[in-house]
Amino acid sequence: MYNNVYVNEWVEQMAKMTQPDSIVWIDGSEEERERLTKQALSTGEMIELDQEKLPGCLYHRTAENDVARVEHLTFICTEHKEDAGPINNWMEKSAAYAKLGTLFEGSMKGRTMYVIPYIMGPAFSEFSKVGIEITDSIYVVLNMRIMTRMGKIAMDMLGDSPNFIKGLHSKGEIDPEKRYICHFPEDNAIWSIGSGYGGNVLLGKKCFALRIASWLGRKEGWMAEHMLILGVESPKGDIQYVSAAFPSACGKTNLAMLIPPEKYRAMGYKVWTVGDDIAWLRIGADGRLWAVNPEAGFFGVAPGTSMKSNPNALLTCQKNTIFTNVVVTPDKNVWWESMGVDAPAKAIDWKGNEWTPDMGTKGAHPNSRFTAPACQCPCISSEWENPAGVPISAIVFGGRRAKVAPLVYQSFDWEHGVFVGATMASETTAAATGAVGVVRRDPMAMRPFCGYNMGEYFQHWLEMGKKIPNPPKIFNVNWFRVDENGKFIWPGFGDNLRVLLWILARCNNEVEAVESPIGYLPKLDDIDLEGTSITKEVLAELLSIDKESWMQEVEDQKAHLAQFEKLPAELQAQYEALASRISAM
Ligand code: GTP
Ligand code: SPV
Ligand code: MN
Repeated sequence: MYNNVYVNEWVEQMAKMTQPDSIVWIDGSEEERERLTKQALSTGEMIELDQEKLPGCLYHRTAENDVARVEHLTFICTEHKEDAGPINNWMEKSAAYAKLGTLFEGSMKGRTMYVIPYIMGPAFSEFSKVGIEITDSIYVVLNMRIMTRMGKIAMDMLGDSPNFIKGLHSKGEIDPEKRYICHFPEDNAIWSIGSGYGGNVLLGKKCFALRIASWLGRKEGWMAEHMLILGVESPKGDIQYVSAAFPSACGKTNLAMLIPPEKYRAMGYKVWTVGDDIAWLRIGADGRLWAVNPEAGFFGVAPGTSMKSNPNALLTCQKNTIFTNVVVTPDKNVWWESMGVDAPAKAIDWKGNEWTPDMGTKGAHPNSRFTAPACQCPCISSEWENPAGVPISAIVFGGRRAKVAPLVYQSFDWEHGVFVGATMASETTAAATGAVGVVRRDPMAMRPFCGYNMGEYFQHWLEMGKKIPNPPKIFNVNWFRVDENGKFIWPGFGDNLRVLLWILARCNNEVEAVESPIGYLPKLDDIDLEGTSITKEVLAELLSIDKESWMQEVEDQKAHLAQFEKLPAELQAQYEALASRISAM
């Protein structure tokens, strides 16, 4: 037990409800990690991988019905529905406590309760906040150990304060019918039951660092966003930082760890990773927007990660990593689709069944993941734990759009940039349960993660813009346009640096641009294509704005915006201006 009375009292209450056999207070020590690992190996909850090839690495398989975030089972629970807004699922607060209380009643009988104190953000930074997660899953404890700064250090930071986020998790019966991920932003509380999958149960991540934090950010004048943070170092040695919001499984980890194309490496360009999923942003004393990565690890998508697409990610997860739902080979190594190495002749797939590559099924689940310490990343920024964060020059929105959205464009100003973010759309991915590949509006990549009324969230963005004396410029990118054969046109990955350099050149007033109805587009000569197979004609195609598709797009945006009773008047005006520019094309 620690000696914070508020923590102790709350843990006691939760234990009374969930009735664990015993309570273990997590301290974050190495001895503790070894003990819990041993225990999880003995029950089969974790599987040991080849400790010579993958030292410190473990494997975990979730239930087949429990492989992704469950947006339809995720709720914002407030007194008034209006505070959750039109996009979130809402439950009335006391009804939610009652409903989940029944499920939590005795849910830890025969199990151990672990109490995990953790910090989101660098220890003792002004940006940072403390959470306590109660869980009955060792998998959660071991993941939280990688994803957050946890144990004694968090209690040291909390001191005798009552100011912590209360997270309660129980695997329950891993039954989708009895699965709920509930957020109580009015009470700084999160209750999650019935799942053992990452985003549903690592409560520091999406539940706290986005849903609860976005609510706190609005109240306290800062922002919590689904954004990567990276630094681009020029040959002169100066570094400029960019944050980018793409929906789940749309390329944040990959962009954050980008390796410049050969030509740029030779010139001395480097890219440094500060964060790959979440950014907390505040206005600095110098009038710029500063960003911190609240996490300490990466919970990255495994399939598609190869030495060709993202060597930095692959190198990050060679040790001390937990792999979830990938393929395990007979020699206890891991494999997944598009890993860039031959599939094993025979292995065990994510479901735990014998698998051969000719079976025609995927060996790894499309949303299989690795949990790896950020400090192991070869391109981790020296500033990644700077308590003050890094200053942001550009904010980039983006999504997966087979058509319509051009490779890159710049918004006219902050207000227009907020409109671009508020109306962005993307094809759905395997990161959440449900159909894949369906275009849906995903404002600022926060549709599943905004903890309050999205109309008010748009307003908060507008207010922040007024308060930042020197705001970042706002851009939109799309790496995913396809040709008539359905193939991606833009090479993506490392070559995305070519687009980032145009973005930074715009921030530094170094290049002119072409004004279009949707924003500023690059001149064809200003995106360097040397070393790619892309011709100027193809670039022109990637940057083209097709009137007919944009007429359609604008219609769709209209329906989207109409959902928000609290839509700021500025955004309605932005919409009307865009609609008239498009029809005048
Ligand atoms: P979350 O962790 O779910 O928030 O996802 P993320 O945004 O970090 O996505 P990630 O970088 O893991 O990318 C997901 C998928 O997109 C992988 O299969 C990548 O291979 C693919 N991808 C990433 N960048 C590019 C790109 O530039 N072009 C193409 N074609 N695919 C990309
Ligand atoms: C996402 O789905 O956006 C993720 C993975 O980053 S999860 O932690 O499951 O949310
Ligand atoms: Mn994410």
